[in-house]
Amino acid sequence: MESKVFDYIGREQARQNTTVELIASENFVSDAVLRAVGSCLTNKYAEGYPAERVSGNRGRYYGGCEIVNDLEEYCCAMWKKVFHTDYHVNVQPHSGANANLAAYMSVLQPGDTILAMSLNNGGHLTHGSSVNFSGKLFDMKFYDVDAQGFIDFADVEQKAAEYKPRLILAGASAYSRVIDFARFAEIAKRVGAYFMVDMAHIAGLVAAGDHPSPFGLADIVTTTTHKTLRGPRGGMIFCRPELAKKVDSAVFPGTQGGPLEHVIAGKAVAAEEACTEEYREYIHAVVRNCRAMCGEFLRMGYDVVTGGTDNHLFLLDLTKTGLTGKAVQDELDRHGITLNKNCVPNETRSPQQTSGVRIGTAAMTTKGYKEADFIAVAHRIDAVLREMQQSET
Ligand code: DSN
Repeated sequence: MESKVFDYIGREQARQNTTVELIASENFVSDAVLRAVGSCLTNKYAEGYPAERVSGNRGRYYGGCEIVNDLEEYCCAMWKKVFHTDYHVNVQPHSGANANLAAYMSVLQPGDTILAMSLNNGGHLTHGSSVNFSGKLFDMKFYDVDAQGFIDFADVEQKAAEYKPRLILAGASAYSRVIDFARFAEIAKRVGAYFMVDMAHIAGLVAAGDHPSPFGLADIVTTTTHKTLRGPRGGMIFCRPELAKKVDSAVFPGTQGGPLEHVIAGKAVAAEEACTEEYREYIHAVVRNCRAMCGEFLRMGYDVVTGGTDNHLFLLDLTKTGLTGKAVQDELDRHGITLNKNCVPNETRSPQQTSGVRIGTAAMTTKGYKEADFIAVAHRIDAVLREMQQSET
């Protein structure tokens, strides 16, 4: 008898085949990535690291690791190639949240001060939200965005000087503009802070040259592998070589046990794919499509946070429509369009309701959508929003 689970998988596959996927953090992996993640590697325990990796590490804690050692080394080498970097890389974090936890623990002590972007302004839960480990373990300070939604560097400088953070964090989950890593690095240097970049959302753009690279500027770079990088769900940490030992021991044994070698295999396949010209063309198309769709909303009179986009996402500010992000998300679900509610800068509603929605183009570009297709979807969304406004009056 086949497991009931395959009914759920079949239903989810049908949903993914038939909806317009605009969640900015999602994507569709290749069959090769799926095959690697669904392989026999899930059976293998491999706590530890390939022995020669960092001088002083103790190798694996289990026998039979010779093949996963080769695999993990290959995965690391491929990701360094993707980003043209000689930074050390750890491919074991199970997720972006795990990567951030280990990154913090590698160079900080509980109670240390971190300066980051708040969740409300576009940062991530793990960038110091009070309900997350980051907000509970560390003394979090937040820099602001200006009235248009751009990072306010005068505020970053002032707070860095005032709070003397041990670490300054750049990176966001809902920020549609280029992040000036060089400027952050310079501020961090001035106050003697570590500089960390969480490039989870824009990592694919960094790989393709569509966003400035944090390598050479940041001490630590974290990312997920499943967003614009189009790999399996997971995380990675890059760091300057001199921090390698601290980062590795913060991942294992600091915050994780056995690595997921089947996911590491999927990450390696994604790295191979990210090295191709086809992938770079894909990322260029993601950015082009995002500009086209965002431009269409602007032409239709919608408010877009910062007035546009430089990357794979943008935020519609629905304040003047009177609609909540939650209501719009739910109604669009009923129309086969999937996106997520999102806070806007200076949000007045709760994170459960919000005054905005976030729209991304990475997933549907993978499915072959072009600018005209995204413009057509913008009009479909506009029709739904008009209908909702009419039924509210
Ligand atoms: N919460 C995810 C996102 O959607 O951006 C990132 O972890």
